[in-house]
Amino acid sequence: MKQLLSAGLALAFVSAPALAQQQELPSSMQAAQLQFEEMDVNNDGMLSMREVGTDSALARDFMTYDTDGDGQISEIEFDAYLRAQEQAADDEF
Ligand SMILES: [Ca+2]
Ligand SMILES: [Ca+2]
Repeated sequence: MKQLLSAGLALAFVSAPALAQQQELPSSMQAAQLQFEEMDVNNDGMLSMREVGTDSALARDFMTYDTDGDGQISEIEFDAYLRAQEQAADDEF
């Protein structure tokens, strides 16, 4: 009986944050994708150093975020950059 109760509690604990994340993800992902598409001038799904030229923070840390070193920022790498930016903004407060 005690085992069943703790299993139920564990389930409630796990599913609540998962649900909250599912509700928040689409809008933030959409915003990131819009931003990416806006910067991807030639629409090849990658951001070149030239394309990120307008975004000084990404341009400055281009090499850092180009984790696979192909000289372009993929959508995944851009997402990592956005997360780092959010983290940096959080740290300021
Ligand atoms: Ca491009
Ligand atoms: Ca890359």
